[in-house]
Amino acid sequence: FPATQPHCSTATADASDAEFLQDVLAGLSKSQKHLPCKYFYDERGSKLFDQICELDSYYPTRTETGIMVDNAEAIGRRLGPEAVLVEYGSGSSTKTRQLLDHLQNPTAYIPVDISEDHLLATAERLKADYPDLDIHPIVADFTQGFEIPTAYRNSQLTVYFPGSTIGNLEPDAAIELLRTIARQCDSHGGLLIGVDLDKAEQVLLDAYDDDLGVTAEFNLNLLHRINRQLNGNFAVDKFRHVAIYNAAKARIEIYLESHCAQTVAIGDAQFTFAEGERILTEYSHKYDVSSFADLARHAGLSVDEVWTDPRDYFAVMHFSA
Ligand code: AVJ
Repeated sequence: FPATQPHCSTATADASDAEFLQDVLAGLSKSQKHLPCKYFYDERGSKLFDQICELDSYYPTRTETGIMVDNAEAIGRRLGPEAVLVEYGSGSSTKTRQLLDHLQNPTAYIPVDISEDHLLATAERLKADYPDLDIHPIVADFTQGFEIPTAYRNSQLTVYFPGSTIGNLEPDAAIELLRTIARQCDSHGGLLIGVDLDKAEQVLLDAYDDDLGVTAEFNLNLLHRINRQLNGNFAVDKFRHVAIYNAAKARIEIYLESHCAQTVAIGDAQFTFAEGERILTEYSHKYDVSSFADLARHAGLSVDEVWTDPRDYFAVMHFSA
């Protein structure tokens, strides 16, 4: 189980290396090869993701932040005083600062993230800037479940799940995770979630295949990580980043495509690639406000309030269990 204390970090690294290897070998053995997108976020991947968020063409971060700024008062009222915030996939906690600044006397912040060093460094900076807030980082893959610290088990929790990270999951898995969240925040707390909305294909493609190649680098970094951490020999320059929009499923799909026929070794295992063969690395599902509310209803969550931007690119939604 993922460690929650920094002094357990060595054990965590070992445990997650074995799991990483297992997931990579299993994913590359399928007829449609795939790699789980959660492995994007090593130290370099987390930094590249922060760079993506700054790109002109990557509208989600800027749009969501705009919604949070424009509706700060209403969102603050909705969460109420003395909030205990649990953030799923907190990354650099940039949007969280905007939220914390508009909450009345928030009690605790529990950021949950898979990227340990990045999480702990972010938590230290937050502690310096919010001395009255109890900050309790948890290193975990939130899809695998984690324990809320005992001090807050009986509090009214608000789960904060920004960034449209929920879009990585296929609808059934999204419902399952939302059900876990519904149990976690029970009848007193709530869920504040960011959801990317379906829109013109070209806007989506520009966001997921930027001209500067940052997204390509982010995607390809997964192969560098496998080389480094799992003793792989991917010739990274023989793969390219591909983003497509699957209209039937309303999702962006991201792949790593092999330039040529080649064989790759990972430890003792070997994988062959045909020319043009793709490894699926990420789905990013797009919703509309009503389709997402329907999905959440299947998880026992009912929508209280919805905030959007003028272009309807993104929604921030509050739900109760
Ligand atoms: C972090 C999952 C929200 O789907 O937009 C950005 C990840 N991948 N560019 C997204 C991502 C490529 C991002 N999420």
